Amino acid sequence: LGQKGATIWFTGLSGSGKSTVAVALEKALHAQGRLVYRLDGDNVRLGINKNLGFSAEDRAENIRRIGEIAKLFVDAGVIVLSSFVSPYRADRDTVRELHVAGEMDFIEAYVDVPLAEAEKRDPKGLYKKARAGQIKNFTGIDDPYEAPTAPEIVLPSHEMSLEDEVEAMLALLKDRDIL
Ligand code: GGZ
Repeated sequence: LGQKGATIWFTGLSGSGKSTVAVALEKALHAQGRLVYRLDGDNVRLGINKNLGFSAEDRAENIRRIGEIAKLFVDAGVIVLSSFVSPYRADRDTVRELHVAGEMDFIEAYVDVPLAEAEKRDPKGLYKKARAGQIKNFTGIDDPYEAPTAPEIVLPSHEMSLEDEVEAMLALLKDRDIL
């Protein structure tokens, strides 16, 4: 095969559309015959990271472990699509540095929607619970989200079609010689 792996790191608020674009991009990459693996809360927070919560320390450890897992996949020639809120700049930068040190591609994709938009969507009713005080330390409500300062790409999912988001990602990956 000899295909090059890479980590595509989607970051953004809960409900911003990280997983939606990751799923659509995975489909497009599969259609090109690429090996892809998605990392998200469902296969990481319920498994290897089930001992972690949402304190700043636990989020940092969550992201650190995901970064190390991503590197293992990249080493195997897989394109990793990682979808985590990853609200702290320092945690994301640490993962980036790990990849750079290993001469691996790291693409930070900021799924950028206003909080009001994410809250309006509220697909799991979590914002409502956070507003009611039933969930503490909820990102955007009573916990910070530090927007990326130099992401490789910004995807404003509230004013861009899913198709265009996927096209933009594919163009970027081509530009970086990952595709
Ligand atoms: C943010 C929370 C929280 C708190 C539960 N803050 O929309 P979702 O449901 O599926 O995405 C959110 C997910 C966040 O987990 P991550 O592993 O991505 O977070 S981090 O990168 O910060 O470690 C949300 C749900 O879990 N969720 N409690 N307090 N999101």
